[in-house]
Amino acid sequence: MITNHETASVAQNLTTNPHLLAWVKEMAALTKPDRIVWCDGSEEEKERLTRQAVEEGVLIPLNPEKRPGSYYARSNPNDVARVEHLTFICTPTREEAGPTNNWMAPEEAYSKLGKLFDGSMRGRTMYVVPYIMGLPGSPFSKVGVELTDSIYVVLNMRIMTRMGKVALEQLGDSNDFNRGLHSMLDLDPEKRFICHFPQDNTIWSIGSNYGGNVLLGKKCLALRIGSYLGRKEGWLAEHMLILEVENPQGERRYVAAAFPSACGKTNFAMLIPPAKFAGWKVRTIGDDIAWMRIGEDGRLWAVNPENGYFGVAPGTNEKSNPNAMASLRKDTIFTNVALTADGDVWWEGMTKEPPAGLTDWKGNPWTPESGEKAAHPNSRFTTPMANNPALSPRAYDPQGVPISAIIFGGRRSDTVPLVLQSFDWTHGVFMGATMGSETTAAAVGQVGVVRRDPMAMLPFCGYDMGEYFAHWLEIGKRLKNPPLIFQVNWFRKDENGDFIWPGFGENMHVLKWILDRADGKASAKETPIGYVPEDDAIDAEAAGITKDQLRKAMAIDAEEWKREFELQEELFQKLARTMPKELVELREKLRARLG
Ligand code: GTP
Ligand code: SPV
Ligand code: MN
Repeated sequence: MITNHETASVAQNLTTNPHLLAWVKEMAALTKPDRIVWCDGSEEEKERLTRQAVEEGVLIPLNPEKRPGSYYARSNPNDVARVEHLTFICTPTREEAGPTNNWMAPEEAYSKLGKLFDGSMRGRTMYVVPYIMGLPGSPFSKVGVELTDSIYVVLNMRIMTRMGKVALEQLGDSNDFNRGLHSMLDLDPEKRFICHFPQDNTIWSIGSNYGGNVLLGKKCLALRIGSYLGRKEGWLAEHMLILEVENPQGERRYVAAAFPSACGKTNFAMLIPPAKFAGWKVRTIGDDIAWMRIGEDGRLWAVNPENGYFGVAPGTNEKSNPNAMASLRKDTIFTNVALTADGDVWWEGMTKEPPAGLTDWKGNPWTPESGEKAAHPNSRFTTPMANNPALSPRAYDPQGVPISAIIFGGRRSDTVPLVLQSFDWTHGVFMGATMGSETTAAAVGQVGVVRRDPMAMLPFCGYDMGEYFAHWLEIGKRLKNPPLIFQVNWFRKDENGDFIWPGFGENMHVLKWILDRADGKASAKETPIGYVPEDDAIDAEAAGITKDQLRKAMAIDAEEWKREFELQEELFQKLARTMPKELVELREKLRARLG
């Protein structure tokens, strides 16, 4: 057993960083763990902690013949998604956080959470988890250290980030690291808070043990703190997948796309081109987060700061996403899915017929008559990106990849057409800024209601949203060779409530048009609100739908769009103080064009 005062000597094998040692000591004095364990990221450590997690009942081993190296975890049923209403940006002033974020004064947050953290790790182990968001050795990477009393968090962070010694080596003696403190406490939602202190590069998370609330490198550092640092340092931290497309001539292009949570990023990033696209290849760079900078060549360059995927399980199957299914064959942690009788996993949409003898995500026997889902709608897999058969080697390039096109996409049953190209960068920023999307199970709250989710960043922007749009406009001015910007919608429905567009692999039709536009190879039709493909640019038959269905998917209805512009009013009102005047003026111009 290692007592608090021995912290420094134990860490000595791994680091002598005085800032880190002092901070760990201070946090240990607050949370009062029985033990402190410094994580080195080794295989030996993984085996030891996994064995321990199994002994503690945190992880259930899956059938090693079916899912080698894979484990199953159930969260507390009150703790199944991100909690936006309990997530705070703690800037010195409320204005800095902006009207779309919950705000708490830093002193108040430190004091309130400090009381909860006081002794919260008594009887527990504090794990010191050093990690890198980004590539080891890259000047664009950020080091974080998460102190947590959750072995589940440690094992997930090990998959999602570059964790352990590698991070301490990158940090050296520097004081420039994100300070993350996490305790499960007693998983009481009344004592659950996710607080960000951008000025201190600090995150305090308490009372949860689920995904984006607690894997602090992901939404908290890479997006909320990241976006704040991005503005300060002149780059962008975005809720975007990054993919690579190779044409039959072997030319490669890169695309970044922002869709809100559970709106198709992982699926799009792992797309397999259908038969019509013989010779085309799509490869994944990242599935959730992009950090983008202006390169010396005046183009926008993107890296995926993550090392794994924390993906939505339901709906994933051999037809919709074979690359994800292949990624999940080994070394994966599954959370809140259903268990089969032979020690494997299952979720809604994996197979048509559920297997007999399922146990649901709450641990109860399940049959189709149970009247509930077997897997939670936000059940997830955590899997190393190296498992992805379609991973691009460029995912390991510390310089990142040059972006030819940016896509914004929401989940919209109506109004928004299959694809729309912006007139220019400012209009593209407007498209992203005004994007609406139906809410999903990825966050606690009502599902299926349209809300404005600017650039899919509503829950993730660490400062005022109007300032964020201004930052985007500023980046655009500095790009000599900016990517083209598009809007897509895979989710439009017909009169019967069925999706019109087949989606998934067939999204390649849209992706190809987008890249042809970027390469100057395709013409387009101008509408009052953007450019759309020429009549036969997208092959309905090859996509498996009728020409009439395709027309419906692509339709722009002036009445629906007038309503859409009305719906944007709330956002413009809310952000009136800082909304860039370019966007206000453009809105009026577009409205006038609609008549
Ligand atoms: P986060 O991890 O929460 O950020 O989600 P994500 O944006 O990566 O979403 P993901 O790819 O996991 O998809 C979420 C859900 O949307 C899954 O149930 C998918 O099956 C479904 N989905 C993804 N792409 C499509 C599509 O093109 N069409 C339709 N109809 N559904 C899709
Ligand atoms: C999202 O909600 O956008 C996710 C899952 O990617 S979580 O990490 O829980 O935020
Ligand atoms: Mn996400």
